[in-house]
Amino acid sequence: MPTTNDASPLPRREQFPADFRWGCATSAYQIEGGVELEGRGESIWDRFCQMPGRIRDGSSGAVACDHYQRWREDLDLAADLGLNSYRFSIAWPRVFPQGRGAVPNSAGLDFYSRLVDGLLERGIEPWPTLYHWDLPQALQDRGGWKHRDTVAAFAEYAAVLGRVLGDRVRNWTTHNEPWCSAFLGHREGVHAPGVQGWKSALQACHHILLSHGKATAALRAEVQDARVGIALSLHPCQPATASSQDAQAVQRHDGLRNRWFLDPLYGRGYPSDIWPLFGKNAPMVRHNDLQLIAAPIDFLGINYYFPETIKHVAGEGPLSAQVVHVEDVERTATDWEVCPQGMVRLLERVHRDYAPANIYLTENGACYDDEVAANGTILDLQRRSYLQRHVAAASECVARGMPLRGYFAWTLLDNFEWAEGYTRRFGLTHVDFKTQRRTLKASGNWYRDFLRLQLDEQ
Ligand code: IFM
Repeated sequence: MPTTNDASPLPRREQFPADFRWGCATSAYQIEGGVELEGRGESIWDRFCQMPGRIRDGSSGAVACDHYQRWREDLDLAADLGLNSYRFSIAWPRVFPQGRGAVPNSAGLDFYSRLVDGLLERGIEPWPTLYHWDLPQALQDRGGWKHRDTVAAFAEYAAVLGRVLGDRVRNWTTHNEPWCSAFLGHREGVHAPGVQGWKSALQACHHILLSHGKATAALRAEVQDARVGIALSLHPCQPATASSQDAQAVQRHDGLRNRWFLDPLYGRGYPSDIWPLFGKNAPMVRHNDLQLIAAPIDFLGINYYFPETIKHVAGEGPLSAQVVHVEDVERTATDWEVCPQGMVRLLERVHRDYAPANIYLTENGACYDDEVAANGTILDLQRRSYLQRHVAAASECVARGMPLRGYFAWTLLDNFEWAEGYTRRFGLTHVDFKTQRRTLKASGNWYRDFLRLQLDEQ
């Protein structure tokens, strides 16, 4: 595997505007633990983790980073890094243990209220996400995202949060990576709820997008100056060869991976070149749905990890396209291609084709097999280099006039990496899951120096 290119120039904070948002992102089920504390209801991930063979190491998020009890220490870490923003998600089953109801669980709401206060006390802007994959199991029992009622339940949940936190929270993200909720959860079945099928996935996807539109309206009704957005996992796609067949395969793959979300969000409906390929599996879309999905947003969140190389394979699913494993490129421990320029290409394309007023990189990060040295330090030089090169790529986006307003590193803490359990570490902070001890890694130290020292120098 090629080594990291450490010769590239390091980014400097003054290459970014003074009001640029610098953060880390986390999610509730991946860090909180405390799944039975203070009235939290069961989520689809609690249930999924109990199914034999679903999680690589047989683990669950039941304890995770115990953030539910150690949140003060974790916010101190965030403050010590010099973050001015922190992206976290709210666990729906803490707010409505049964998914919906006349009265929310006040203990669950209090936790997020304290978290928001704790952030503000430390001078950090709170950036909550309403849904990062932990649907209340009670709603799943009634059909989950495949069932249209879940859309209304999500809007009710959004309204409650707006009412309770809206006096202190301005920036709201409705969903994180709806592609994963829909397609990993309902087509491949490798994420909760573990359903497999195109019809289920496409219907769930439509309801998730619709719930974004309805939640956007609900938040605006509750929070006067709300800025609302959604975080999409987007991938720049390139053909495996110069053949016209591969070029067309890229079009189709991109049609589902990226345009299936961007087009309806930006008022163009579902891509008309892709829709017919799904035949009878196409989702049921009611009159007015597309208008609701296209409710104007204040920002687009982009989670960028890697580009995808595509080749035409006749009959390979409805898209006749396959992702190719390119040899001789740098990769992380999850085998994801490392390509900072892919980030620039992706933002350039989104800027050109959809013109969002504000873009935030709401996630970007890398998994490596960290080693703890005898003296307790973690010299994660590959992650540090990854971070440096992607922050440099972000500075290129800014320099080229793209409306990039913030960068959130994934992630503050090593955590529960879904189907991979605790076998994959993405954190800037190492977590010893036996003792819950947190240790800043070399990558975290660099981010801290970049954010703090360079600011002090200005
Ligand atoms: O851990 C996940 C996160 O929950 C969503 N985006 C990608 C990360 C790394 O896989």
